[in-house]
Amino acid sequence: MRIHFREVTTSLKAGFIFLIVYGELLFTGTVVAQNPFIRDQFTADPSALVVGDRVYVYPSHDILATKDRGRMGWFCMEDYHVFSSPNLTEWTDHGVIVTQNKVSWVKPDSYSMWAPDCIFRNGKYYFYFPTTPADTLYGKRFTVGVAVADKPEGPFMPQPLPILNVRGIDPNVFIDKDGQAYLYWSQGHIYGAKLKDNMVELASEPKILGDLPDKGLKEGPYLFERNGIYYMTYPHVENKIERLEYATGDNPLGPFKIKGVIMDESPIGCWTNHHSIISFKDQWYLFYHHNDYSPRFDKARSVRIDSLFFDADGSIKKVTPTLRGVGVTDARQPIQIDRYSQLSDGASIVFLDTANTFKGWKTVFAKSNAWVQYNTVEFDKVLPDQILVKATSVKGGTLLIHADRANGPLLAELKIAPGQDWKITKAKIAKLKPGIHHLVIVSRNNNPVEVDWIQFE
Ligand code: FUB
Repeated sequence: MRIHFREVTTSLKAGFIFLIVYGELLFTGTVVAQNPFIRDQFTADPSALVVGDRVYVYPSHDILATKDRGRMGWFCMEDYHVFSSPNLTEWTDHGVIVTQNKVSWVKPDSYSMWAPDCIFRNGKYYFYFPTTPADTLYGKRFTVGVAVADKPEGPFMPQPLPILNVRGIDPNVFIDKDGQAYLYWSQGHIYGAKLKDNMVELASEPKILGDLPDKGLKEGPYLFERNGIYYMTYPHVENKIERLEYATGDNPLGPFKIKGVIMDESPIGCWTNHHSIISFKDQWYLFYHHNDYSPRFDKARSVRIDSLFFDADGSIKKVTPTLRGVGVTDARQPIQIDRYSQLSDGASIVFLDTANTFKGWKTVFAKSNAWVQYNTVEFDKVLPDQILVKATSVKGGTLLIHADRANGPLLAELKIAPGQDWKITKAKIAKLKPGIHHLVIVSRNNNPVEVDWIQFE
């Protein structure tokens, strides 16, 4: 079922809610997300844009090819959605903004709406997208088009023609402090050129940014500036699959000096990674993708966020990907402890339903003292007095809930009755101070327990 996340802020505490949107009755699960943060569809190549006190994310939209749609075993992408959030945990899906069959110059049914970008200038939002043109005048393969809107969520009006003189994928746009805009893209090399003020035409000849690694595919350029340093960041195949790297310079078009790795290769072999980097409310964030909902097929990806930090000399500290992601989790929401901060031996994470991975994951405690830590849970002043757990345990198991650390205060002991079915078990909780706490969930005996979520009320 399609999940709409509109206008739910006041109902968020309910966790699971029904709401009426545009006259339709729709079911939505909890809208609070860790990694991946879009949980009802495949998304990739997240380009994040700060607009006032919200973050908008313009990702690609992976769908699965069939024999009548796209090319089996390859990327299949026909449209783009935009999502936004006030806090990087509650996400609104604003729906489709551009679709292949509604852009006049696009080859119909090319299913090649690859990594986009969006930027604000002079009261308009410019959305750049690479895809295959119908007319070979623009080349046989990828070129880049633009759609323009008055608001970040659209409606976006596609320009009648793609940008002349751009052949390639993965557009990225940057506006420097002096107002000059630049377009970057990739095709074997990474290219850059100045954009005219109208944002839809090049103002200079494309230049190959030649100071980047010369061996191994580079794509997905993303340029940003911080303290006078221009960071050219890009996925690069140094070994077998992509990792995120960066170079720095004094000018948006270089020269650049290769600096290092932002994120290592996927541990399970997702071949691509594609990212963007923003500063939001005094914290830097890395948006990237992984194949969380499709571990066996890496052309069906999901977008993630983790915090990013700099050293004093401006170097980027390598980011370790997490499932916990970013942001604060409300104690009164179902807390998906499978998006853990730390996990011990004897605890593992598996899909709830391998036939529909969008149902999410469960945590399996296989033996005594197996534990999972979930960080940054907010308890408001009106403290909850009980904990609920959705769990199952064939032989009947016991879970201990500690605050802050494994030997921290014991909040509750939950006895899961023996049985095959999922059930909600409740227990009283000990007093704790309002504010932010980490939670550690520990299995007390060797009877395996599976947990879907925990929640305080
Ligand atoms: O999403 C399709 C392509 O995969 C992107 O354009 C590349 O950057 C890679 O992520």
